[in-house]
Amino acid sequence: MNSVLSYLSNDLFIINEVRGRMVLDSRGNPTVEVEVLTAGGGVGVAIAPAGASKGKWEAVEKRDLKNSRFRGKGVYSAVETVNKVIAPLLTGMDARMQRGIDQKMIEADGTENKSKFGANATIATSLAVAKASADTYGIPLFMYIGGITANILPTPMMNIINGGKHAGNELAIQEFMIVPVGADRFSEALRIGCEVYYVLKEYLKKTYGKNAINVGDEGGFAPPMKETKEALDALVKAIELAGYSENEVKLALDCAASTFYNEENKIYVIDKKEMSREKLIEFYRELCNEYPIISIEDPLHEEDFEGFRVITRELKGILIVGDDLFVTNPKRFKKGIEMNAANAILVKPNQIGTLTETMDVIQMAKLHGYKAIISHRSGETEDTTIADLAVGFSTGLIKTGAPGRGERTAKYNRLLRIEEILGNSAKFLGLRAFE
Ligand code: 2PG
Ligand code: MG
Repeated sequence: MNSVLSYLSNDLFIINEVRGRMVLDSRGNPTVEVEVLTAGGGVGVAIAPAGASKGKWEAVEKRDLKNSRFRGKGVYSAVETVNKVIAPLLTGMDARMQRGIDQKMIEADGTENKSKFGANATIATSLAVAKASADTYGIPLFMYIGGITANILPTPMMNIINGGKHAGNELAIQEFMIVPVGADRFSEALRIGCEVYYVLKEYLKKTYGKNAINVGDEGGFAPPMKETKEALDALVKAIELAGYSENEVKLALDCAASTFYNEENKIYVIDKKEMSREKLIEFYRELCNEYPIISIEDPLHEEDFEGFRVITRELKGILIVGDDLFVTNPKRFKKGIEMNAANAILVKPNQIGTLTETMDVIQMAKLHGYKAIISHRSGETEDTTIADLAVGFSTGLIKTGAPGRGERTAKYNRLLRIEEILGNSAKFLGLRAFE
């Protein structure tokens, strides 16, 4: 390879095959896997994840609702779309042309929300294309994406108490996370997170009995707690018993507030109390004063851009993260940026349906001073692409559940391997990733 032109004109990167199939996710639901093969022998495999507390404006996840197999949760039609429609479209294209490939799928789908092809079909294909291209070069995905700038391992936001739609308890708030910031390497931060997780298990067992250590969808415990502060107290206790200080391990919440918002009377119901938007913001302020909270995701319901503006202004120094609010969608994010609503965006590739659009959202965040947090879904698989995306795009932050359940640890393990590949050049920002 001695000139740019000879590199661009070689046909190693030509897509020879795009193959879709059905596999299962961590809830036992069918999902779409796509395998892309290039002429140069590159192989890329990606699997679409699935949410439970989905934002109203997410791209559509296509399921065979009227087909009784898998009780309507099948993805036969999405897989068929990959094999019969997307495969002929992409075969023969150059796998390096990610934007052109994604654009082709977007245009052929032709809908605002990918409802024709299904975002489960398009995201698995889009990510598999990138992986096949990286594999053809013979480099890891994070390096393919970020080149020599990709050396920041993300600070993990680890959801170790589950509530809301992810658990069978009465906690209104969906995710209670620990953020191990007091480390200078990712692997050390992960170790701290694991230690707090083990201690929390012991503490919950002692305090609430052995039923309290059953885990929810994201590997966090789902103890029979009723109130927000009970969960936060347990986290603080576990951190202390594990031998760490509030400077070393911080806390974060994903409220997924749309799930406890009543649209009719415009009231939130949390901890058996009814609260207006203003009351709820006051409640969050109180929590931030009492606990070492550094980040709150979806504190208000998914249509309340104005409320997000207010809470971002009111709770200075706290990361206010839009997930259901922005749904990784450039249009909704643009509106948020213009209004100063939130100061961070949760980035879930399957909410929008292609790698290019995911990348555009991350770029927008960087340009406008928003943090971007790469995130898993509550329904996950052994696919570890998001670990590479976090490093490749240098987001500095990742949310991928508790250090328990294989589909969650797969991502942490991938990050450990990336840290090893990077060796001395690996960086870990800890708390600085929030600044
Ligand atoms: C969230 C996610 C992931 P789900 O709300 O942030 O933690 O949950 O995938 O169910 O939308
Ligand atoms: Mg969320």
